[in-house]
Amino acid sequence: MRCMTTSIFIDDTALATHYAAHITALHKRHDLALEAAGAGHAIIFSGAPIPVFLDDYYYSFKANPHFVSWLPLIKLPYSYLIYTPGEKTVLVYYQEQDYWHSPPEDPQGYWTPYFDIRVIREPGQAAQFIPEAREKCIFIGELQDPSPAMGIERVNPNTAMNILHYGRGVKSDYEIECMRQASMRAAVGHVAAEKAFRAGKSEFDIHMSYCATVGHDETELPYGSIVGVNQNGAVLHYQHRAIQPAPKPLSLLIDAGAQIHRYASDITRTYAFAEGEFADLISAFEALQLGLVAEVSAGVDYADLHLLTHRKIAKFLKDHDIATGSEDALVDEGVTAAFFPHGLGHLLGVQVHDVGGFMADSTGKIIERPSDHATLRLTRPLQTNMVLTIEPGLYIIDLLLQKMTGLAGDKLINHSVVDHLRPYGGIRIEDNVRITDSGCENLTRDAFAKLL
Ligand SMILES: [Mn+2]
Repeated sequence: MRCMTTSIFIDDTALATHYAAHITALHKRHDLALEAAGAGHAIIFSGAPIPVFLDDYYYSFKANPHFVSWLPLIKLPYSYLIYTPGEKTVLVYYQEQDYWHSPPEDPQGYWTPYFDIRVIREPGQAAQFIPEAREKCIFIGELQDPSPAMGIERVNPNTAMNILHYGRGVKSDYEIECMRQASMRAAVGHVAAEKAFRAGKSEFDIHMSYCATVGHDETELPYGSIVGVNQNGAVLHYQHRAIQPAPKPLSLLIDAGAQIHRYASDITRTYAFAEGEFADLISAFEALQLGLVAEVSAGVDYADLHLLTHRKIAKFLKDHDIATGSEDALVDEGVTAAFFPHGLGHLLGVQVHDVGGFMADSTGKIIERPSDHATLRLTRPLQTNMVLTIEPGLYIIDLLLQKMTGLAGDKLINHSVVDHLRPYGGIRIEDNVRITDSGCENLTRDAFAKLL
């Protein structure tokens, strides 16, 4: 019996209605890429599993994002898309015959009519489908060794990749629907995680509740979930999960996503265990975050929005007695950066930190980050149907506060209030938004609202 891996969270009917237009958009983008590269065929390789050193098993397979942005086959190594303008795209589908593993299912689903599907049983059999004039081909994908390139010499040429990466910044309706569903899937998990936290569970058990609810194992999550109780919430990419519950739970910061055909959601919530000061601080910070969400629309410069976030955090620090002085001084003297040391957000798509965030156009021209903002991942002006995160944060990070010692900014920090907040770790609130002409669609808030 074939194992069915389709999840209850995936509504393929909704996706199918948008798929034809998605494929048309991909054709246009690849036509431009091939033209710029002076090539006739794009050969998009799904990828090869990477073996663990000195052993006989593999790291969990992550397919080439360029491959999975064409079709929902995220667990199919040694397969190829062969795109030639004006022709039906060939899908070389590797269905291994292997008694150690369960082979991939037969191709099925809404996407199949758009491809000329050729099933192969051995990776080498793909060669017969690659155009013989290899000099007219470009290869798009990751190569651990040269053999999957089948003699194609032009691998990921910048001329083509710049066009593909710039184009990926604006999503098709199909991709947006995937991400809507991915936000829904994650929201269900966040509700379960909050419940586990309020029941006094450990970081590990909160994580397990999340995974069980969204139906992802560790290898299927779009990124390793960050589950920090108390002071661990101040570690930006906290990577551990304590097995033992905290003796006195105060706060939870959970940054966890989900995926639909690899299209990701990336959501952070912060909770206080009890009513009181920290709960109030979270509410106030949520108002700040929603204020930023209200600022986005097509035409907005995201780097400006990041700088605005620093202004808003300066005011927040003053309002809550965490710092004193003028807002200008708090920004200029690095106080806001000590409490908020990361970027406001990033593009989101088939990769959780999607490509193209710094591109001015499809030629590879880069928009530099504002000086002193090295962690910002998106500088590109916002366009309708971009999907991105808005994730301001505020943390007590001793390493950064210690670096302020002796500087002018240090005198503006109210250290007794900081000492009081330290056990709570920090706050981050992260939504995924789709840019529209006049504002945005908040995929994350819409998902949580459906659960009420
Ligand atoms: Mn994020």
